[in-house]
Amino acid sequence: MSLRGKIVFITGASAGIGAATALAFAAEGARLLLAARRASKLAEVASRAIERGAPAVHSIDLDVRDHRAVQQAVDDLPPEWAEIDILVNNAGLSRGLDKLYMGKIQDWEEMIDTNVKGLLYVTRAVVPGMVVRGHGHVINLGSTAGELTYPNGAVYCATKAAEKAINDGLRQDVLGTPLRVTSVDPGMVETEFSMVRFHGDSERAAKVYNGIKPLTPEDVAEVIVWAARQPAHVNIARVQLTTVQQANSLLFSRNE
Ligand code: NDP
Ligand code: 8X3
Repeated sequence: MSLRGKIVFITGASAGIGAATALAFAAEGARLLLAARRASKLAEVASRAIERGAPAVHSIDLDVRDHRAVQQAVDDLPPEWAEIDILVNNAGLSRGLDKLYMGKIQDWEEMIDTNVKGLLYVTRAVVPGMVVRGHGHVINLGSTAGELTYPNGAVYCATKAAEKAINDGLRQDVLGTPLRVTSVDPGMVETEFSMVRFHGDSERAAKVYNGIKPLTPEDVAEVIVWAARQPAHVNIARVQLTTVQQANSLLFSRNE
């Protein structure tokens, strides 16, 4: 399916997988609705997207944890941007790596509010229009962490297990419409993810990737675009991808 001129709404487009996904859709000639909290980073991604071939980009300064702001942002879209074809629910983060009984409540709130509630709010605001138009594709970012919980990561893993349930539930709830629902579940990808997890501790963040050639954000973006390009009757339900040095969320083969 050609993506030329399609409207693609990507949350968390200011960095990492979301930014790479914006550029990959730009190369397909899609129009991009980019959302995140850091407006200056979004502006950089927007200008790179235009260079890559996006015919138009509209950026939205948005915190997905604020359900009123999410609904307002969708309601206030200029008419030429209102008919969203593809939603990429990518905004997300991890905070901390602690035993559950020692975890920081604030870290838990941030992960649950962003990865679970934020994903729900954006879905709730965008999907009704897709149902009315009889056209749309929702692509959610899951993780190997949602399939298999790892030590000290219970809450992040729980948010990604919730993503799996929401993804599968939405697919059931739109059955009978032509809407498509896909979960793209990467393993380790080198982005700002670990810096955010460790609250800016770059040394600790770098150690995550010791002896590993992780996935790149571009690897993940390619799979997202591939799912979107399938013929209209084909629904890719779930794709898991990892570096060859990762078998699952617990098992890695690191170079000495
Ligand atoms: P990054 O930290 O590089 O990017 C995260 C993006 O999410 C940023 O653009 C950030 O923008 C945005 N974001 C975070 N919180 C909010 C919020 N409240 N409102 C709006 N936007 C927000 O991480 P990744 O690219 O790695 O992560 C993207 C997704 O992929 C996440 O859902 C993550 O769980 C998932 N994932 C990541 C993996 C990895 O190993 N990196 C593996 C598997 C899945 P800003 O700060 O400007 O708001
Ligand atoms: C991100 C991958 O293994 O760091 O979802 O949790 S992991």
